[in-house]
Amino acid sequence: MMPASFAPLDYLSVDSSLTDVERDIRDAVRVFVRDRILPYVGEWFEQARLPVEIVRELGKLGILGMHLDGYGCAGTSATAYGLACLELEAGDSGIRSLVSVQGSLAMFAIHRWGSEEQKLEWLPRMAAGEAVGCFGLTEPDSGSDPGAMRTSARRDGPDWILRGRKMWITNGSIAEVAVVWARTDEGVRGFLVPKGTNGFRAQDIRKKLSLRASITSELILDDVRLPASAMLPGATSLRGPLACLNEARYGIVWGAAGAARACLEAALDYSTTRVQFGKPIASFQIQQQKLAAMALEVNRATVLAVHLGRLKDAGRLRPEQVSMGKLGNVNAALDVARAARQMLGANGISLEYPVIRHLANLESVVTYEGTADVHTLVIGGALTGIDAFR
Ligand code: TGC
Ligand code: FAD
Repeated sequence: MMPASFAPLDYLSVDSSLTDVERDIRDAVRVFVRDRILPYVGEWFEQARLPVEIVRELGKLGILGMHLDGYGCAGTSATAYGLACLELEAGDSGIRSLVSVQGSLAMFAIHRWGSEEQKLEWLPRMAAGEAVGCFGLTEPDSGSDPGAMRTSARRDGPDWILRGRKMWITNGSIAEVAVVWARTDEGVRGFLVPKGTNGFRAQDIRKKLSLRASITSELILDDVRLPASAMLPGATSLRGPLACLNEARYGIVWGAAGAARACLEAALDYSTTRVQFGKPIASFQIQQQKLAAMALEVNRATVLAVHLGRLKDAGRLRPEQVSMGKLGNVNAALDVARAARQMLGANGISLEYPVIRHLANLESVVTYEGTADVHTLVIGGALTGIDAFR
């Protein structure tokens, strides 16, 4: 039987493959983005700020760490979490980033590698949006190669002393707790550094022209003394932080599809109403070709995200598959955003429309959580068995 109606933004009827619960969660996040993000985000982006109250609202919505079990987290499926990421990033990549860093990096690190005391202390407050977390892996001299990190932790009696710098850290200056990765005599270990600890400060990075509705900071650790209980007991090597990255990259697979959908929607709206040479520009073949190519990318990205979501829910998703999703969907979103920007003519560079904001944001998304080159080499390594990083 033919479906009752045809939805241009869901060309392949991906909706029909979702469960009722998944659709309900998706719809709730979509409404939140429509009411609480879209009317304001252009201004936040222009002013390079993020109202911190939004974190509590996201907590109330139940999406902070929603895919984790217990400790105040909702315990939803990975697919439902992905749908939330898609809707958030259709609003703005910065909002999805906030949620990714909170749930998939900071909370996930504590949930996966933390002690029972650490989980009880932080996770319920983080799920409620009462405490923000950040995740410090990148440093001024080590980005793609986190194994070269210099930040160190040494034992001093029962305590640890941390020294070093972390760079480009999302949520850094608003975080109540920073998950900081450091080299020790026993390998790379993770530490929970509460805001206000002596010797620890966060300084915002200014002059960003991308992800402006998101806080990005440098973390400075000058001989920060921490008790033994601050160390995450379960993470004993670089595998600790890298396992967290899979989670956040998975969210980006979905989020990128959302940014792309928002750009397609803007291009469809604009091209069917903008009249040149006596006709809506959508009536010219060259513009229809662009719209068709954009719709193809948006739908392909969404189908890929749903497929990876189902694999993750079945416990079968592999890191190299996440790499393919992140690489493919972010590149697709960039292509869609660039085409949409041109279709909007001069309005394509104005923050009155969402497209240039998405395009600028995606330049961060293609770099963080593993650059396009890094994911290309992960895929190449999986195909050939040859490591081309060194
Ligand atoms: P390599 O020798 O390959 O691995 C070291 C150990 O880690 C294990 N491993 C992984 N485990 C789980 N998931 C993964 N994806 C893993 N990748 C590697 C590996 O099995 C090994 O374990 P073990 O037990 O044998 O020791 O490490 P390498 O130094 O050669 O590096 C590999 C490479 C380049 C892929 C990795 O370093 C990498 O992914 N680099 C990119 C760094 C990156 O993505 N940083 C992101 C920082 S966080 C961020 O950007 C947040 S943005 C905000 C937002 O998300 O919105
Ligand atoms: P580099 O690693 O110096 O790379 C420079 C160029 O060299 C890139 O094109 C790269 O692809 C290429 N390259 C590097 N190695 C190779 C190789 N082996 N082969 C071929 N090409 C190579 N980090 C965190 O830890 N936490 C956060 O919350 C966080 N948030 C971020 C928010 C924003 C807005 C941004 C922009 C970044 C954020 N990052 C965060 C940092 C991000 O993860 C890094 O920027 C990223 O991993 C790349 O590192 P880099 O910038 O040092 O680039």
